[in-house]
Amino acid sequence: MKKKLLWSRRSLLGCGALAAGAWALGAAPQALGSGMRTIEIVARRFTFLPSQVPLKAGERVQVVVQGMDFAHGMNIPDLGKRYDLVPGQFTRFELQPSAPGTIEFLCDNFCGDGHETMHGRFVVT
Ligand SMILES: [Cu+2]
Repeated sequence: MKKKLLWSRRSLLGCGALAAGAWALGAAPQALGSGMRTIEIVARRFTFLPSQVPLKAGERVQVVVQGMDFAHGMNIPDLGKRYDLVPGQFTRFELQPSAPGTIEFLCDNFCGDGHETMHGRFVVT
């Protein structure tokens, strides 16, 4: 059974600000130098790599998603968040899960046959 996770408001607000910054700058993953652990994910037809991302409850991480071959979308329904993944750009957001569980994410921009297999999950322990 999937557990509901609680998210700090600050974490959610940070998501949008960081994603907007990445959009504007097209910066490399290391550019922010935040001191947080960085999770790098590549989005390409028809997969997120890695598709299973381990996280620790209570740890704030920066997620950097590199769009490769198409304007994929990354939808995280459990968080009510989504991001456009522009080819050749990095999209950033922060996560700080407060409790163990899983957080599913999926591509929500149809990218061809195989689109429905383009999904993954954060696994929080
Ligand atoms: Cu897709």
